[in-house]
Order: sequence, then C-alpha cells, then structure tokens
Amino acid sequence: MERRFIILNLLVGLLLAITMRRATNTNVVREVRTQTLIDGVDATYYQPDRARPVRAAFVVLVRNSELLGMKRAMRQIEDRFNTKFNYPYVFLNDVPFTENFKAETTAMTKANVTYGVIPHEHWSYPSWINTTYASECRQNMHKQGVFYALSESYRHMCRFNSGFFFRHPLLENIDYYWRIEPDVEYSCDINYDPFLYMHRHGIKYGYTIALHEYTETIPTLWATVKNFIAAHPEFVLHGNGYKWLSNDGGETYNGCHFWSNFEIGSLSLFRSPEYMKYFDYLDKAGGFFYERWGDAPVHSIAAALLLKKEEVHWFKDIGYYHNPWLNCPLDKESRLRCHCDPEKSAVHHYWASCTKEWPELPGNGSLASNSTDGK
Ligand SMILES: Nc1nc2c(ncn2[C@@H]2O[C@H](COP(=O)(O)OP(=O)(O)OP(=O)(O)O)[C@@H](O)[C@H]2O)c(=O)[nH]1
Ligand SMILES: [Mg+2]
Repeated sequence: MERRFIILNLLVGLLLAITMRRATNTNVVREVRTQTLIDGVDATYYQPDRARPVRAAFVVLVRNSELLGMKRAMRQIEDRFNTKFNYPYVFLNDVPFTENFKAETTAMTKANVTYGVIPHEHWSYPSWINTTYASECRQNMHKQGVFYALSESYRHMCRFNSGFFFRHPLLENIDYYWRIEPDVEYSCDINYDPFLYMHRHGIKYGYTIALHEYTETIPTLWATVKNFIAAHPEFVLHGNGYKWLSNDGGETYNGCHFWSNFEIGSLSLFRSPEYMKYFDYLDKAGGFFYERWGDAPVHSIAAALLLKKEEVHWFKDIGYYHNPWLNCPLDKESRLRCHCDPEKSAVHHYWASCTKEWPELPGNGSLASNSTDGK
C-alpha cells in the first residue's frame, strides 16, 4: 500500500515536472518571439495596427491616371521594405481619387492608407500673381525649349511640394515623410528603418541623388534667396551649405540640388518659422509662375542653408531609380541585397557630382546623439 502510494506520488511529480517544463518552454518561445528585433526595435511595433517608433508615412502626390505606375512603385517599396515595417501611405491629389484608384492601391499593402484632396488655395494662383504675364512667361520659356515650359499644373505641383504638402491635415500627426512617385524603382532590400535611423541620429533631410539644375527654369531664384538672406542673416547656419550651392562664394548658384522625387525628411524642417518665412518670400516673388522654380532647388537651398551638414544624409545604401538616374550602392556587400548595376550609378557622372560633394563638405557642428526632433 505504502509502496503504491510512493509510486503514485512519483508519477504525479513526473507529470507535474513535464507540464511545468512545457510551460517554461512555451514561455521561452514566447519570449524569443517578443524579442525579435528589427534594427534594435521589438518587431511587434511594426505590425500594421501598432503605433510605430517614429510617426512617419509615405507621402505620395499622384494623378488618377498614374495608377499602374503607382502600383509598380508600391510593389517594390513593399517587397523591399514595407512588408516588414508597415508604414502608412498618404495619397494626395488636386482632384478626388477614383474609387478604383483607392481600391487598387489599398490592395497593395497591409499598412494603413489614406487619401486626401489638396485645398484649393494650395493649388491655385495666389492673388498677387498676374496670370496674363505668367502666360507670356510660359510662352517665352517654351521658345527656349525648357521642359514643361507650357504646363500650369507642373508649376502648381512644384509650388505645392515647396510650400504646402506638410500642411495637409492628413499629415497633422506625422513627423517624418518619405516621398514616392509613380514608376520609381527600389532595387535593394532595406533591412532597417530609415525613419528611425534619422530620428536617432538627428537627421532632418535624406537624399539618394543630387544633380545640377537646368538654370533656365530658375533665372532669378538665387537673387531672391540672397535678398531673403540679407533680410534674415540669422537664419543661415555656419555657412558650409553655401560651399555646396555656390562655387564663387555665394555670388552665383551652381545648380546643386537634392533630387526631390526621393526624399526622406523631418517635417520639422518645413514647419519651422525659418522655412515658412523663406517659402513666403519666394512665393511673393512670383518665380513659381513667372519662371518654373522646382521644389527640388527650393527644398535643397533651404536644407543647405538652414540645417547643419550632419543633419543632411546621403542614403547611398538605398538602390533607387527615377528615369533617367540611378543610385546603386557600390560596395561588395550590397550585391547580396540589390539587383541594380553599380556601374550605372549616377555618382559616376559629372551631372550628379553634387551627390558626393555634400558628404565631402567639412562638418559644422556636432549633433546630440539622442535627438528629440519631431517629438
Ligand atoms: N495629382 C496630381 N499630381 C501631379 C500633377 N503633376 C504632377 N503630379 C505628381 O507630382 C509628382 C512629380 O511630377 P512628375 O510629373 O513626375 O515630375 P518630374 O519628376 O519633375 O518629371 P518626370 O521626369 O516627368 O517624372 C509625381 O508624383 C506626379 O504624379 C498633377 O497635376 N496632379
Ligand atoms: Mg517624376
């Protein structure tokens, strides 16, 4: 009887031990799961329904007619990056998106997608613009063979991207944006979070390619910028950006600009009082309509003058193509995650020499390691 009792006790103990071991194992598995990290961040934060470590979104200005090109770009962004990170998309348009556009783009991603119409005052002539004169200017530029010389919508687009996209209500709770356009290509896996990288390193503006501008589109832009700076010398940080923008000590603009069809940026740059005053000053001068000032030189001049060198970052590791220029990482390690041809990268061409010239500038100040930018 006693022996049977002892055996029973032993059996119960064994069963308990097995059950506890199982439970411990499950906990271990659970623990390992919750500890899966991407770029030092618990991966569960990147589930579609969770708040991400940085309040950021893809921001896309696009026409309904560009649906297929948009889907091509999204497919690559998703496959190369966003299936892991699930950052939301904000689509903007000067007219309402069609139901078909919305359905087909929403279907490309698990992430949250929203669609907004641009307020009329952000996509129309301001009261001080003489539209008859603007029309004459377009004709004159056309005679000179300037691209998009006749297009009014192109000018509204450039002005919107220069001064208004960051004020759209759909971006109200967003601190960082990543601009994409239809038909762009992403040719490398991006296995870390560029938004978080920027946030951690205090970076406010990121680019992949920097080019020289067609000077016929901006005949008076630099003179206008110089007048603005003369009125607000306190806005310009240290002066290194000048060396990137001008080869003659600020006398003339060399046309260097970050190619803005790719941008990852902190909206705090554009929402700053300095940038808002700068944009207002340019807007009043009329060059968005009387010439064809692009958002690329407008953003770039601001980034170069209002930011420290360390706050602007070349994402040389991101394989990116917008016709006709490519950024393709040159290092050997990137061959394992990219399908682009490094020989064809824009950095080999004179026209894109500004790309490497920015990182070669001397630094103009240290950044706090844990910036609270945008928060
Ligand atoms: N909703 C809307 N989007 C526009 C309009 N014009 C341009 N866009 C978008 O603005 C972005 C820039 O326009 P693009 O025509 O690509 O200008 P670009 O990159 O200078 O010129 P390309 O070399 O032709 O690509 C793209 O995402 C376009 O889809 C417009 O009239 N309405
Ligand atoms: Mg484009």
